[in-house]
Amino acid sequence: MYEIVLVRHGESEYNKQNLFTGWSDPDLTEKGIQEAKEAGRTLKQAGYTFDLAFASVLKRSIKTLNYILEELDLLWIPVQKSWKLNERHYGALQGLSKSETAVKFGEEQLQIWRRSLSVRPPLLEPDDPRYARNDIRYKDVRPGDIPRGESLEDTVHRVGEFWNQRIVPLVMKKERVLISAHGNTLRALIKYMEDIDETALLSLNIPTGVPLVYELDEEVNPIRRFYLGEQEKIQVKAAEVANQGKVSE
Ligand code: DG2
Repeated sequence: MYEIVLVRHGESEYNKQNLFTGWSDPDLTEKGIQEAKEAGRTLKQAGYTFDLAFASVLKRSIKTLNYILEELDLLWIPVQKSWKLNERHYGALQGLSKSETAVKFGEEQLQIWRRSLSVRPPLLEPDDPRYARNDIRYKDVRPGDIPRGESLEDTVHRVGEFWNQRIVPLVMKKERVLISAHGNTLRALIKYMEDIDETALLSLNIPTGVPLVYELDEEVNPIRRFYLGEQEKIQVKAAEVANQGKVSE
């Protein structure tokens, strides 16, 4: 049996302001830093250690990983960063307020944009400054691969490919792997691993800064997943994520 640990970054400035984030690159808030450190301490107390780690190319994921590794005294382990672990691209919604969008378009539409499998957000225009094509960090990415907005299904595709090509071979070599990523990249990975139905996917909300452990069989198929830490507190944090789509927030 194998194990892998996933974590969504700690609270970001956009999370705090309840803005759609996607490929935008806000920093962690002070609360987010504390969440990341707590995730590291929780892993340490539970006896976890890692041989290598992954992050996206967005600073909230990278910094969260560093705070966790610091708590574990593992800042020296190899870290691989990839745009394929970036958050789902939220298209033209990026930077907009989730609650104001709920007022404008209705909570139902907001829920579809946030939680459906196949609906894409409104796409960015090619000349939109938020389009990442001219961002130096994506210079080696084929221009056609840089999204202007993704459905969760699109994200499942890129994350699933990354999982098979980059993660599975390491897990099979018994490397202990930690992945610091994002709410929807982790939802995409869970969808890919477990093929959960759309109803379950709708209510799947990943809290910030909580280690999620996956137990895997000898073929690297999931056996079970569970959060490390105080379960009641974790449920409250997940409910807060769900409520970000409400008008009243
Ligand atoms: C959030 C997730 O991503 O938002 O892109 O706004 O994990 O990078 O903070 P993260 C975003 P929701 O899908 O939960 O609205």
